[in-house]
Amino acid sequence: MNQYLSFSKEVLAAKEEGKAIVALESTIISHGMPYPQNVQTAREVEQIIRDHGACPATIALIDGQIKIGLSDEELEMFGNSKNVAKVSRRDMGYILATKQLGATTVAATMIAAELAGISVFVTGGIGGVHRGAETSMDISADLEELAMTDVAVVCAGAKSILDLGLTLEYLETKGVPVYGYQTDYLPSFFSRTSPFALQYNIQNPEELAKALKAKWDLGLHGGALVANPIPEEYSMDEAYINAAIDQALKEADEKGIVGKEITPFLLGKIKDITDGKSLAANIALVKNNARVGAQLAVSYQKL
Ligand code: PSU
Ligand code: MN
Repeated sequence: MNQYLSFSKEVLAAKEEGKAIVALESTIISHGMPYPQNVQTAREVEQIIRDHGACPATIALIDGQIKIGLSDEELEMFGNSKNVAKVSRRDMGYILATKQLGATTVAATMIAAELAGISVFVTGGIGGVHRGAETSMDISADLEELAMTDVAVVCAGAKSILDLGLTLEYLETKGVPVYGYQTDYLPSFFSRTSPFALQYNIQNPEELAKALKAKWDLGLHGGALVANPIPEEYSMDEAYINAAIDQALKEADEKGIVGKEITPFLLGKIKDITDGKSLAANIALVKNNARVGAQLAVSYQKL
């Protein structure tokens, strides 16, 4: 096993029993939600995964190790720390070498999950092609990771801080399947739909698991995206949320925010503009993804 990996007791026991394991990212904890909602949500998400027969493995960089599963104390410490580095593929080596606290993005969590032998990963939303990327070239490393690393990512689509059409084009070029979960259209995080039709509408976790197995059995490396719409009762009015997103984008532009700061900046602004209403939606969709991800991991383990 890789010398940088460190498994929690719970994950180690699950591995020994051959139990399904679901990876969880930590950028959503440190840069996506405020304390204490971040820690409380992370705990509840982990419990949903247990309740559906799988073992949660929250991934973070602590003291020069890639933690695969956090203890309750580690989760509390991590969620309550300022100065946690946002770690994507680019940042992993340096943050491990300098033993800084690091929050893993979708890309870094996929890398860690693959090293740890975990095939299913649950998050809220992925990074993608930003609006205006034709001049800024701001394309999240999450997309390249989906192109090469064998992990299925369950998400609620992507926020329209991104250019959803270009994000789908990029995924198509890279050969990344996007499976709508009981939907014909790409969900847009806060809303159940978007104008972008998907190729596949998959009805249950067993079918999803079989599609993943066939892809990987063929030696077709890379991930897959499972796009699971936010539950109806939590979905936000599209005009309202899009106005908030436009205002946040305008402020980011005026302040000249670029690079890895842009996504956390926009997420924070949207929360402020909506008086925290976006946070409740965010929590609900992550929990919904945890349920589907656990069911998928259990189905995949049986194949
Ligand atoms: N989008 C969200 N919420 C998030 C993120 C994206 O709606 O928390 C986080 C994820 O960790 C994702 C990262 O991997 O931001 C992408 O950052 P960037 O665009 O800098 O690659
Ligand atoms: Mn970026």
